[in-house]
Amino acid sequence: MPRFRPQRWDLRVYGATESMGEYRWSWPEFDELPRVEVVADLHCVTKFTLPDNRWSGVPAASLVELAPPAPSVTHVMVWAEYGYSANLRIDDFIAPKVLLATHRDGERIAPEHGLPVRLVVPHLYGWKSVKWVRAIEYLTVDRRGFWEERGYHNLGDPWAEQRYAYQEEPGQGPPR
Ligand SMILES: Nc1nc2c(c(=O)[nH]1)N[C@H]1C(S)=C(S)[C@@H](COP(=O)(O)O)O[C@H]1N2
Ligand SMILES: [Mo]
Repeated sequence: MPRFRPQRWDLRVYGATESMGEYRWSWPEFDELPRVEVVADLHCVTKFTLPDNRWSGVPAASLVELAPPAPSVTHVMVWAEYGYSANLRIDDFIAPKVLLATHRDGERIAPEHGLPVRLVVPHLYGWKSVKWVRAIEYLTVDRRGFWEERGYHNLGDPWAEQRYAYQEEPGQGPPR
């Protein structure tokens, strides 16, 4: 479990930004960004559903407004401590309930659940809800993240039961 060291922590947005530069928030800067609340479930692909969490955090869409992507950006890679990652279509990332969450049910996210910041993507399987987030990479070509490289579905819609890569329809995976 990654240890949270506020002095060393930062959140970066890099890759295909509109300005070609990268964006960075220190912990105090990030912790001051305006938050919203979202009530949503979390669906793990193999195990559990955690219903009715009250998440509070920075909308992913707000971050994208603060760090504008180039027009050619189609996907993001969300990076965590220790190299875990998940890829998302940009439209899934900026969907209304997607948060970089700092709180759950009124408390700071617990260390094992992603302290200080985790992604919450209520409309996709849990492995896309990256804990211990440190960076967002803007992509102009889709690329598989940690579990997507290891046989999980590239999109991961739980309502369509998109669990495994072999279920992918043409066009749902990255170009090969
Ligand atoms: N960095 C990181 N994020 C991660 C994971 C992980 O192993 N590392 N596991 C994912 C999976 S498979 C699920 S179901 C959820 C579980 O979130 P929870 O531990 O808060 O219940 O976190 C996701 N985010
Ligand atoms: Mo999971």
